[in-house]
Amino acid sequence: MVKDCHGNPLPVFCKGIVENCSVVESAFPKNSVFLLKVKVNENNEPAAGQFFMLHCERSNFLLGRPISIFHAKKENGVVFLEFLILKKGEGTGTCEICSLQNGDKISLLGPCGNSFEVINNEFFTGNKDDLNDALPEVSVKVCIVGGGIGVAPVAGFAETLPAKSYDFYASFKSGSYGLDNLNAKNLVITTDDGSVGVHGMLPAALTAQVLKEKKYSVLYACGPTPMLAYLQKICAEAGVKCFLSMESRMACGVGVCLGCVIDTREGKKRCCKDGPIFSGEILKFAPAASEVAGIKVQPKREPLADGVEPDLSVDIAGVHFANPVIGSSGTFGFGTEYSSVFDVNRLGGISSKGLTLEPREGNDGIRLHEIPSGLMNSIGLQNPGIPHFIKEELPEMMKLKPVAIANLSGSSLETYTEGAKLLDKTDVPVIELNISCPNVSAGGAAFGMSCSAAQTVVSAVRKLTKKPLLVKLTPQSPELNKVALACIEAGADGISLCNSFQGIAIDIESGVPVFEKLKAGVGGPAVRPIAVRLIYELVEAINSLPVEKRVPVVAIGGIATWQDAVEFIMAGASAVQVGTATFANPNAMIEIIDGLSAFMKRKGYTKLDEFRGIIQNKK
Ligand code: RRO
Repeated sequence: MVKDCHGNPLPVFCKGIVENCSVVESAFPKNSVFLLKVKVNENNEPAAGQFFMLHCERSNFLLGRPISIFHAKKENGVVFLEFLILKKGEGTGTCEICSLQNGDKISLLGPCGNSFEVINNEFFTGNKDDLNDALPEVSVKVCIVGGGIGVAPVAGFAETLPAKSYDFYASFKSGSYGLDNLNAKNLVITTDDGSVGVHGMLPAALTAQVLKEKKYSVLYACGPTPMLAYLQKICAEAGVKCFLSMESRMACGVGVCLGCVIDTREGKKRCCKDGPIFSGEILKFAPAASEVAGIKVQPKREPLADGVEPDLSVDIAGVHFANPVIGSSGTFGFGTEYSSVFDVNRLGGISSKGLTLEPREGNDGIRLHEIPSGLMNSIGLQNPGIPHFIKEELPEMMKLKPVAIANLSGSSLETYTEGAKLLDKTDVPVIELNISCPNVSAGGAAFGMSCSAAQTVVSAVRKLTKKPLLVKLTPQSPELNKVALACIEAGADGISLCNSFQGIAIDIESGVPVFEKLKAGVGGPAVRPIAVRLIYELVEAINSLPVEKRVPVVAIGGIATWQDAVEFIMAGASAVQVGTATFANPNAMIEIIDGLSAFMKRKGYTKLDEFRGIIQNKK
């Protein structure tokens, strides 16, 4: 167990009260760096270089974020902690921290990790009595380097050293921050854009030659990994001992998750507990993860020129979709329900609620149950029946611009084929054969569980219609890819994957299942990475077929943002269906279309094909 100087165990979990979270005005771009001041009651003052796991009370993120301490001050038994935080963008967890307001509560675990220590107290080449006298002829031996937000822990450390006993190099993209309380003998700032100090990156000011000339004996640094790798190299060349503060993703901060390990010459070491500060000689800087995985790194493209719009359109089974975003069956009614809420005509397609020959009333009891990051449903295929759909709903659906897709379900082979016959006589351009409903006693997912059942129903429907046929599969089948290939063999023009996953929810107060049918379908962001894996594997299996037999895959599974859509397309999907996300944010699909377009412009992609399946293309 780690103990502080009073023998108290560390780290400690505590709640802090936010004193202030203000923009650091000298940082560029504006609003990119914040100074967070937190008041904690615990008597656990950190040492320079240590970090805390910070977790906002109001955060969608599961885990805290490791943030190095900038300053810690103790006044009347209360500890005030200061953190400099770089707001890194959505999905990093730093936006929540940067938007904290006075009085907000925040959870803290810390102080974690080791701290910067001065070796042998050797600050000067001269007489120790010269400390704090700042004689100009005295040359310091300590070199401190901070890169970007990595300035915070090393500046905090430098402030604990005697005045003028160190040189400080700070390297930023633009502007500078965190340097106000420094009392360095020499303060050298570099900026990529030349806005402050030397124009250029760190090597513009600090090289092996400089280290030698200045006769530094020790260097302490924190900053981006490439900068640390560079410092390791020049310190080795100049024979300077270095201590580098490393960053790594971590879940716990106390050494148990084993997620933050880094490679060293002494084996893998935990950044949170063995570090974050390591002796430079032992560190091994790893090649990029993509190189390790054998995936081709995409050549960098220029953004599309102003005025050039990317083409988001996609052809699926010969049908043209203006964009790859489709309202998923069961979450978008018959297309008109949301038309007063947003411009549904901007969608690429709309898949109807699952349809059966006869009308169905659906399941009794609770039908929806929200779970963290997801929604469980047991609707039970409630629908007005295909004849009613054809007479009342389809004409309205056909007036809309998105491609209308009729989602055909059934309880027996005969009801599927009778339904298909009726739909074949309509103008609906695409049929999505649903052999994957998890919530019905007869038919539904049963047809999608085995190759033979799937092949039987797909070939029977295929014989009855020439309309493009997507087959919607359940992720539950133990032989999913084989089922998909059997469907393709039987005439499917495309595969929609996946319908909801089966789950169980229990009301623990009454001790009974939430759903009358016990099991229910799980959808939403909770299932997304599993769905990405299933899409990847299915596309890989389809790509092993001769080119003329390959069919497109339409991805479904927790897609809520444009980033999710890009991820599925990179895994190989031709289009995406959005379901649960629309309930949470009716504008989700519009945001996905706009976000996808902006992404393609920024990345220089003119067509979806240019990044579709890029992770499939191994070296
Ligand atoms: O109606 C439903 O309970 C339902 C259907 Br048809 C489906 O295909 N997928 C789902 O999660 N629920």
